[in-house]
Amino acid sequence: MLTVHHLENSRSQRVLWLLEELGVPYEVKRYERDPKTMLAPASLRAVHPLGKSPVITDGAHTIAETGAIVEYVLAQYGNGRLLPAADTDERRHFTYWLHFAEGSAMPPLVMTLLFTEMPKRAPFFLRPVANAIGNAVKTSYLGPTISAQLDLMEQALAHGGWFAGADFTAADVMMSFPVEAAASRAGLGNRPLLTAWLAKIHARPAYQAALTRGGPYAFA
Ligand SMILES: N[C@@H](CCC(=O)N[C@@H](CS)C(=O)NCC(=O)O)C(=O)O
Repeated sequence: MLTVHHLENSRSQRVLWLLEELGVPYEVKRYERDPKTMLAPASLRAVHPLGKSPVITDGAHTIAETGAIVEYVLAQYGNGRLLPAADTDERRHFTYWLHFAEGSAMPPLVMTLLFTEMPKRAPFFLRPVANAIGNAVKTSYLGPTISAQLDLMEQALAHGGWFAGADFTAADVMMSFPVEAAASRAGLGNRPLLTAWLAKIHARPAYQAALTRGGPYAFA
């Protein structure tokens, strides 16, 4: 049986959702974050050396990195579902957004979180300086980068309502976390297609089933 090593309130929610969409049986091993540092517990390092989530174990295979897990699950259990046919524009869009989610969208969102949280943890007398640095980076670089990315997502959804075109695919599953993170931190702004897409994915029965399996998830 495939096991998802699932960290609460995290990217690994997507893996549960994908498995629900495909109807693949799986077990969930839940891990809780350290309430102070928000890091994963050391026990996750016994599964994979980096100790990050998601990780899946499936028979002899241990696979980390969400995009790699999505590709593995589609190849092993997808039977062509949630994946556009090879050599089509839809497949090229699919591949782009599959990689964009972790490769381009998440880094500025994570940096924004770090630059927001870091000043709160700095020694008291350094906080004004840390705040000033954080705000400068957010205003000059991170904010504009995220905004341009959200505009690109909005444009992509104009061609059928899903990231790869007219059909829901695993690229939408991958994109859920960055869009949810952006929505919960700064909002999606005036981007009606992206806002409608988020409501659409949250209404999917498999998404809701994954929430039940995964436990509390602050981004839904
Ligand atoms: N690009 C990796 C990122 C993995 C990652 O950073 N996971 C976070 C969960 S949102 C984590 O495990 N954080 C806890 C920690 O760093 O200790 C992926 O998509 O799998």
